[in-house]
Amino acid sequence: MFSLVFLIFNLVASQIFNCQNGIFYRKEVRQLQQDGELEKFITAFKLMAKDGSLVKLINNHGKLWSHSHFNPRFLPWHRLYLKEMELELQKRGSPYLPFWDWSIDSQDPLHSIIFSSLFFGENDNKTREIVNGPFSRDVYNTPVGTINLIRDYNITQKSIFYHPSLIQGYTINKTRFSDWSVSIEYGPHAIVHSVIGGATGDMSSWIAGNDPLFWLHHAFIDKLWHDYQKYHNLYSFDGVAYGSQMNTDEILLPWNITVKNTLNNEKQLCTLYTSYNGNKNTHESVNGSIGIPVVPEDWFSNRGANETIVEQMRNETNNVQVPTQVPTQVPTQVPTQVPSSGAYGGSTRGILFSTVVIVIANTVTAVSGGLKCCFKVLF
Ligand SMILES: [Cu+2]
Repeated sequence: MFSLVFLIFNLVASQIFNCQNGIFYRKEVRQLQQDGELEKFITAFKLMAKDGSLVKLINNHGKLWSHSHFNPRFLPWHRLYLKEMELELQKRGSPYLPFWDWSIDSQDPLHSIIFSSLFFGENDNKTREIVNGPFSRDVYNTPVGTINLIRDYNITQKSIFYHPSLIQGYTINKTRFSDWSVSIEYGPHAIVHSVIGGATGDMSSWIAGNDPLFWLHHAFIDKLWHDYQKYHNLYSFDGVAYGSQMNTDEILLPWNITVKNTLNNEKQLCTLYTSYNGNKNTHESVNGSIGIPVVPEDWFSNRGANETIVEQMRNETNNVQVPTQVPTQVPTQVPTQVPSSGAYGGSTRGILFSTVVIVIANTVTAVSGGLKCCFKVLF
């Protein structure tokens, strides 16, 4: 009996937890176009919008907003959220969730190829709906909120994002997790939502997940965290800079997974990111210098941030300085060979099944007094 259970356990656990079927390499969305995989992602995303699975995810983001923003859970929570999305996309034929390296487009993002009919579409100045490309109003109905996808570009603020050198400056200088997390969440993360969403667009509201760019944006934020962890060899987690005392036992809802099970993207989530040295096909800089983005304060106050958070955000975003010495590239140690597809298996049913098997296997193992070595409980 024991050997049978252990055998089943090994089969299932190895598939889900030990990444024996491979590591997934998330690619930059411009690489997908070259590999013919962009179409698969778009098809899978639209299927999710139709069949209700996207709504479920969007609702969780809304319901758990204060659990997952303006506190140290921000990065680990979104890491799991992206994984859940990716598993759904994979069930529908997309090999992985792509990311959007908006830092390449940072100095003039709204003229990026990303906002062209080849990728995520241009919008109508008046109605703010997307008018061409695969998410145009003729072919994409949003599952929540307005029927059509709305991007309300906020052109009253300087429409720029954070240049790679500013992000590298954070990565090099902020050696404590929560210091870095605050900087990223309040600055580079918020500005992308705010510029694309403006006053009334999806990216500025709780239904941000209607816009595929929400997912690609957050995947890039996760990549930045992944690179940061590698750069400092720092797989830690603390709440100090947020004024909290959270530690790695913090539980992430709705999954009931602790933070410590999210810290190593590669080993625990079987996820890596490709490096993308894209042709800087938009303007590297405007007027020859690097612009400092201005995140509007009401983006925070309109989202339930209290005065302490707004104050902290003000300090963060008002004190951004272009490094006098532009730091060298952050090493990412990402393999140059990229498999065209991965094989991270695991449906919800599979995960449930494996959990049951793990419980049985744990019991048997505990009774038989050994063999606790070989698995990590992730889900
Ligand atoms: Cu979010």
